[in-house]
Amino acid sequence: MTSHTDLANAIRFLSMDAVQAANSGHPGMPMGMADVATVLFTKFLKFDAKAPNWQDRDRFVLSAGHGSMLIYALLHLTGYEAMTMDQLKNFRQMGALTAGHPEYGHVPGVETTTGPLGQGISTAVGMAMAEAHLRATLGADVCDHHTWVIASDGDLMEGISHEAISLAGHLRLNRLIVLWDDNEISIDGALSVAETGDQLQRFEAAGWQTSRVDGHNPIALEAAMTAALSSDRPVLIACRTQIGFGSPNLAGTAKTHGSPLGAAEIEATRKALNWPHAPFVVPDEIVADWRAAGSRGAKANADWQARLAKRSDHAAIQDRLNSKIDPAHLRTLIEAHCAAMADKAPSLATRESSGAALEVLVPAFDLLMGGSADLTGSVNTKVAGMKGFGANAYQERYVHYGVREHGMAAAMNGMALHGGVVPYSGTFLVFADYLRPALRLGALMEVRTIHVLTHDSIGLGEDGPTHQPVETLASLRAIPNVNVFRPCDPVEVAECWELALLAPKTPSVLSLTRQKLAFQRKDGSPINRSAQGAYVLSPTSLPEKAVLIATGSEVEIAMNAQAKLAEAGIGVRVVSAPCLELFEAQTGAYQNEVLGGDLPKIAIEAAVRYGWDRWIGPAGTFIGMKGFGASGPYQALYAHFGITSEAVCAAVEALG
Ligand SMILES: Cc1ncc(C[n+]2csc(CCOP(=O)(O)OP(=O)(O)O)c2C)c(N)n1
Ligand SMILES: [Mg+2]
Repeated sequence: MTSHTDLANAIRFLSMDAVQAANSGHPGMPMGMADVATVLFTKFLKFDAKAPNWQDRDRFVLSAGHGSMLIYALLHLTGYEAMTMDQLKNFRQMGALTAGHPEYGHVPGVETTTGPLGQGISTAVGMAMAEAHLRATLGADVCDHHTWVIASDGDLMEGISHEAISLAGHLRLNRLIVLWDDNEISIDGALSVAETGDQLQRFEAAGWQTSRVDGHNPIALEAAMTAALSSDRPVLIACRTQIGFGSPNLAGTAKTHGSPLGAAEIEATRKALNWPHAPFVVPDEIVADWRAAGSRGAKANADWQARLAKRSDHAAIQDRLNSKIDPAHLRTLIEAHCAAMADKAPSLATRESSGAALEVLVPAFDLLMGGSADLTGSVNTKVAGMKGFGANAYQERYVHYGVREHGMAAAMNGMALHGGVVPYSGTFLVFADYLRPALRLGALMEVRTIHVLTHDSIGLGEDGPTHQPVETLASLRAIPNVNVFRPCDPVEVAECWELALLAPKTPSVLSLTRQKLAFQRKDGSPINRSAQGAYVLSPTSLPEKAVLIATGSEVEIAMNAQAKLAEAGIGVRVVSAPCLELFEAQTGAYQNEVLGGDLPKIAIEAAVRYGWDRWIGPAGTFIGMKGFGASGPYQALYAHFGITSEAVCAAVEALG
């Protein structure tokens, strides 16, 4: 049997060697946490290296993503097929699996993308929430695992950690175990230059169980992790470590954080740790013991597969764990809902229309898990019969996230990554800024999260400019792989929900109004017209002078302008553009057809112009906001800022 020390040293030297070869990277953290990771992976983590996607595996999150060589070394040593030694030798090179920071979807075994400190630990909270929910609803024979996190000082200093920790403590997520790399070092040097708080007290105050342990003592680590398994609360284990452990001249210093140790110091470390092997060479017997750790979970996996195969609902459970949504079933529901809406043609705020769509969708799809950041009544995310998810109620599907937008969005990423649930949740659009880093990471990871962001313009009225987004739509549209939907009526809202649910690799934002809007789509939704992003909502039979392009609440203004202009014999078409990203994805021919070729264009959106030139050209007219809004009744604000059908008519007439 290889000693613990040799197993851990294999991680240390692979990390040092890879960082040295790349001449870039972070050796200190993997060297410091090698003992902790060795105990976790050889004795506790439930995983099967040959089956990285086994749904009942423990989740391991390397929140301190800068220490990426730690996970790459572990994946290699435990026998993940894709993580060959060549990949380690090509650390941080173009096309290698061993990207600078661990990226979800890029390499099997990486459960979430990390690097922006604080995101990993907060994403892990969502994974533990999904696990608790599935265990409560599908049974422990289907879902029964832990979520383990390695977090650094930086993870715990980031504000998002406060939201994540207090949410996890409140929810009593006792399957969540955080191993804190308590090395008292960050980039600027001693942690004490910036942080003197007591983390253990902080976690305890949030309802966690805590312990302190020597992070280089495998026996103590094993005891602490064993104790964690029987906790009734989430667990923090403060692992006191030395960054760069083993390096005779640099251990314990910030110099090991983010640069290669240098050939001479690596040689000295080989001597100090009694590791006489060449770079990237790990003796066979050490590899064999690591591989044994990698197949420790194979039997548990086989047992789980056998248990599942015996169940009569086997196929349905697999679909559920894979977060599958039946598109035909969804279409039937949306079509019927839209037909009913078109019959009544109600004037609803789009947030209300979204609530109405959810009344149909939530009962039909068990995997939908809703919530809100303390704005449930305003964002219409809770439908009849939904109850609060929480300790003693993990079977419920509505999460009261509290005023924790950032933690909420990160948890939603974690739920989506875990699988088995599709998370949606709401807050005000202006507070997208409070969750943007998690949304951006979700977009990068290609997860399906649905953000219901309401009160989406000056149309919210009296709450004033602090609450009135003007630049937010443009800023969200700037994030790659986010679909920003701004539907105009109950039919478009339902269509956008359908599109969001059918986009397993794309986060969606639904930008919705507080104020009521006129009904538009009298055709219902025999086909999803929003699917192409923009379409001619209302053509004209008059000689055509211009094209009006509007989104959401401003579609009504465009329609009113069209009617007024028609009285004067002037023809304009109205294009509704509920999703510019989907419109961008259409053929040039379709875009040209919708936008009327060379006809002059006028866009109307109660937000800033930024980004609209793509569609209206620099010579196009934009009717919207030029700066921040103001406090007052919304009708007065629309008049004050000149976003009216009269202004649209005047702009058309001014075309000469
Ligand atoms: C949000 C965010 N801010 C800044 C950074 C840059 N950064 C990377 S690691 C780090 C802090 C290093 O200290 P610690 O977290 O204790 O890691 P250690 O040096 O102990 O490995 C910083 C500021 C980052 N990755 N994410
Ligand atoms: Mg540190």
